[in-house]
Order: sequence, then structure tokens, then C-alpha cells
Amino acid sequence: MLNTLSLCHKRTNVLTEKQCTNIVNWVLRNGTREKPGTFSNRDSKLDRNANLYFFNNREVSEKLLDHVQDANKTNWNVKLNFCEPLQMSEYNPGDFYTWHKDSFSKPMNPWNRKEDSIRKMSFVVALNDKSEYEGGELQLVSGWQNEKVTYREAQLYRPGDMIVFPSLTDHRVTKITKGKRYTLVGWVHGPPFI
Ligand SMILES: O=C(O)CCC(=O)C(=O)O
Repeated sequence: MLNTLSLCHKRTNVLTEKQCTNIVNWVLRNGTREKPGTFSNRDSKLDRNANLYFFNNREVSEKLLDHVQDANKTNWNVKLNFCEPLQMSEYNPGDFYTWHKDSFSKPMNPWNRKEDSIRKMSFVVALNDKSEYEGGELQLVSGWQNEKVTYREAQLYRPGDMIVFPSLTDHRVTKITKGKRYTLVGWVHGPPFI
């Protein structure tokens, strides 16, 4: 029997175009720039090239968390509680991110919360228009056919387009060949599965 569980959930206009531009400009000036793979309990080596910035914005975080909760209720119904600090990614020509999962095998708590937790839902919001760059497709693994992976494209076209998916889903960003791509990425935690 086919598994009918949704792979991902797309929403549009979760942020206005102006909000997206403001976020890019603000984060480039004020965000904390980090190298990828700063969590010591990563299960596998990260293979990517992109500039990453971390930032906190309660209003944006709460708004996006509401969208994730709605998507979760429609599709997966897992217990969720909070969102990590937001990440803005800037991809320039040559940048990419190979297949990976966002979740870790062990619960974590670098934020000194009461309980350990685990990443359960990931989301990506386009902060600029697809016409501003080439390549840079976000793809999610949907299965296997003839020993080859099959995938679905996340279809992030317009600023404010959002994709929500379980953090255990393998995904990648193909190489950018022209222009700049900006995305806002977030991870929503819930209690460990066991
Ligand atoms: O920028 C994107 O589209 C996705 C980035 C990503 O996969 C990640 O940060 O885990």
C-alpha cells in the first residue's frame, strides 16, 4: 500500500515582500555569522557552502511557528514546542548544500531549557525572488526508483513562499550558478520520540 503521509506542506505570502527585504538587510548588518556544522553532536559531516547568519526576532519566529503548527496539524500531528533561533542563508554562485537531514539522533538542549528536545519540523522561507538567481533548487527526497533517488522540488518562487517538512526528510540545495539566493531557515523542536 502507498504511504500517503505528506512529504511537505507549502504556504505562500507568510511574509510580505517588504518584510523579506527588511530581514535580509537587517540580518546582513546585525546577524551573527557562523560557520556551518557548529553543533558538536551532528551525526554526519556537513557538505555545503553558504554564508549563514543566526538571529532572534520574536515576532517573525512566532508568526512562522504558527504556520508550522497549522501545517503540522494538517499533515503529521507530532508534538511541538519551540523554534530554534532563526537562520538566514546566503548562497552565492558555486554555493550548495548536499543531501542531509536536519534532525539529530540524540535529543539536545544547548538553550538550557527545562527538558531535552529533538528537531521535528524544518521550514524554509524564500527571502528573494527565484528570478534573481539560477540553480539553487531546494529538493526533498520522496523515494527510490530503479536504484535512484526520486525527489520533489520545494517550489520556492516568490519572497514569502514557505515549505514545511519533517526534519528527518533528506533534502538538498543544488548549486547556484548565477545571482544570490536568500532563505530563512528554522527548526521546530518537540519532546523526544521515546
Ligand atoms: O536554504 C535552503 O533552501 C535550505 C537550507 C537547508 O537545507 C538547511 O539549512 O538545513
